[in-house]
Amino acid sequence: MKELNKILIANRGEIALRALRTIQEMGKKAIVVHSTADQDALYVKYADAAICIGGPRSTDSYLNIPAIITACELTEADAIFPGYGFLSENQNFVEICAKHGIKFIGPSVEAMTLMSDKSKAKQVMMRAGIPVVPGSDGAIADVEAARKLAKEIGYPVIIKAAAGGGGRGMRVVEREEDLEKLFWSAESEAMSAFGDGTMYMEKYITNPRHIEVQVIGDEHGNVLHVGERDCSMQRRHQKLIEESPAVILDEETRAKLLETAVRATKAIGYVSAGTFEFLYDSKDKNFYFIEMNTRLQVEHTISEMRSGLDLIEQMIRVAEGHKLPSQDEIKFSGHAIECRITAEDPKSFMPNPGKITRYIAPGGRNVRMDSHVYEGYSVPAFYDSMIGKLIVHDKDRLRAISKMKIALSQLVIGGIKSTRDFHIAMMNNPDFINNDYDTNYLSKH
Ligand code: MV4
Repeated sequence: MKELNKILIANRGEIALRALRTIQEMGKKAIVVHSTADQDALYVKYADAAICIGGPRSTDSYLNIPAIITACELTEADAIFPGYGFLSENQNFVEICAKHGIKFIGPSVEAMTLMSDKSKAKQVMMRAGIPVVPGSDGAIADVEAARKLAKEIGYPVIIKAAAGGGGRGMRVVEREEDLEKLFWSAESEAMSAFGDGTMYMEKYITNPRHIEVQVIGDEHGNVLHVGERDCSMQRRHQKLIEESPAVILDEETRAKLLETAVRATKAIGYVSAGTFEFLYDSKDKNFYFIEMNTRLQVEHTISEMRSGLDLIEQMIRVAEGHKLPSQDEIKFSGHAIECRITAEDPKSFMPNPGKITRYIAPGGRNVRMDSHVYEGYSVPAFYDSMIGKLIVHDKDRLRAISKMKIALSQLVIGGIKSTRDFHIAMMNNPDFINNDYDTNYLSKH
């Protein structure tokens, strides 16, 4: 058991501010590092110490490992909270932290490495009795092996990069004639994006829901699930709206899904917060593991609202060697929805950074605006375009949608375009209200 008194946040934006609040609420010191472009950020103002580590480009600052380690040593920080993106899933960084006696608040490098290879992760899960999409057992050797396997499992199939992410290095193949061409293009895309052309294959699930389960494990072998999330409303692999629970699941399927995720977490001895992603086929009520994210995700907030847990607090406590609360202590209630607000055109989703000339955040009971912006703040063009997350919690889904509509109508963002109006349209969209959507909804509408 080692108490962590000073925690350095190796991130920016809303998650840096979100983490800072929990760290300070726990009575600890929050140290932040920032780029020159983020000099005026709120987390810099609120931090117990702030160190400028480089220029605006991420490679010069938020990905600059020597500068971040130096900042830890200068401030005598004893741990790093990585957030999402940037260095949160960088195995090299985790090892460097360990060498410098800095606690990385996240999983072991072994778990991170295993899950970063999606074809290996799938193999391990299959061996542990977790349902996976029918397909190759591990990587496929060449296009000939791919052709043979596709014939066996039947078209359509999907070819995926083992190192993949964000939909890159992925191709759906409808017919055998297209296989060779699509295999090579997926492989070369994977090669240039990840420097790794390892491919695997799966049966293509036509209109799946993307349902994921939040888990957290401690160093004593305890594992908790923190419920599931439906993240099917997305565009080009960017999630836009998330909700919990996934009301498409019946009670029996939900119980099986949550139990499966806990079993999967235990099978790999996973410590810290993580997320198991599943595809859910509503036609036959089957779910299939596809990959695991070894970080805290953007949408962790809806799980917090429904469980009452602070997931960052739990991650820090786990890193200190504490035991998690037991599963029966976690009481889930109501329905939570998150809308991701980005500095983008609400119709074309083209990025639109710049100065926010007017800003009014909504509020009220069970309305949560997780944002680092304020009136007069300039959204830098160097980073992702998310400027905040609006989260509501209410008794049931329809009440949560009504609450979200009111909250969105009271959100004012002036000076730049934002996706606020997209979300207002979605909250009034009959298909969304009737829960009649899947991962392909926005590519068709
Ligand atoms: C699939 C699939 C259908 N069948 N796998 C997209 C990103 C990557 N994480 C996995 N993805 C998919 N894998 C099989 N076997 C459909 C998708 C998919 C998708 C998945 C989750 C959320 C949004 C998506 C959008 C398009 C395709």
